[in-house]
Amino acid sequence: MPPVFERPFPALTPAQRYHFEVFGYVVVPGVLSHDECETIKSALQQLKRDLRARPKGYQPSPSEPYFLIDKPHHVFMATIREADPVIAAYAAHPRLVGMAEEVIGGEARMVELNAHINSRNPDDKFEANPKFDLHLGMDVPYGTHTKNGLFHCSFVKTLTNLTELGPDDGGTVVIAGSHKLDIPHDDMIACAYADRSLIHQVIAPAGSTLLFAETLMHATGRIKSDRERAIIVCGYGTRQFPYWDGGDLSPEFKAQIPEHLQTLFYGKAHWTRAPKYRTLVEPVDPRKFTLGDAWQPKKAKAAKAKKKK
Ligand SMILES: O=C(O)CCC(=O)C(=O)O
Repeated sequence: MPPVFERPFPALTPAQRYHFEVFGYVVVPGVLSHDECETIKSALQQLKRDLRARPKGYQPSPSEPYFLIDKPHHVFMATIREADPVIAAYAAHPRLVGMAEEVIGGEARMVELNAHINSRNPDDKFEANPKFDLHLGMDVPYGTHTKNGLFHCSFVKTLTNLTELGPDDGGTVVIAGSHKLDIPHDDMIACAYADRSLIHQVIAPAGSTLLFAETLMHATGRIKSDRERAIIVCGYGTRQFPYWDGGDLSPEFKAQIPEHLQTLFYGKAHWTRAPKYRTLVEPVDPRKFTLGDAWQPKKAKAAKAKKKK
């Protein structure tokens, strides 16, 4: 039997799904363990050093990571899928893929993979009512639908904080409930600034995942503390979507993708989308998954088998 990509369905408890339904996001604690957070964090720190060490004027190939932002207090690293096996393992984490599929309402593929490491902006004035760079990645009429009374969005993100986020640690902010609203963005933003209770901020232990629909207005929060924040973010789309973050995968990386993860990494050019739907009360699939459960690169598998002999 060829290996199958085991992932949970439903991946959220009814209460988590209800929270998502109402606010457009839910924070799920304990998705990554302490050790998994540390492993990914050190891979990201290494990547930051590697990108900074590139010679001046270096032109990354389409499959190589690069800085979208490179400031002393904030790096935003894009197209990081090939930078370290633990990063690919994050994208393929069965719980994360399961959560994305539940929101999509069908089979998921990875569409972007990036990370932020940021700390307090020394120029920040810390006014009482700060403004944020609120944005979204999908419009409501085109990208959403309902089934069994539940909301679905064909572009979803799983953003996991690798460092603890207290109230002053710059957790992601969102305009709660904006995921369903097809009204001008500036009007929604004005309402949220007029009533700040509409702006929710992620406050969560390390290893928690913010699952959100890309029709939800969101932004990086403002850091007031002395703590550095590190997050890893995977965007998933319905499997017919193209990959839009960087170019084609390198031949070396392609050769490592196991059969059962082909759709996750390549999508599927076909008219069907493998629909998957739950009802609100359907209980969560409680199986435990860890970082390396699905990402078993072909070469590593071959090496493991050789060792066993
Ligand atoms: O830095 C953050 O918390 C938000 C990241 C973000 O805006 C995104 O992934 O689209």
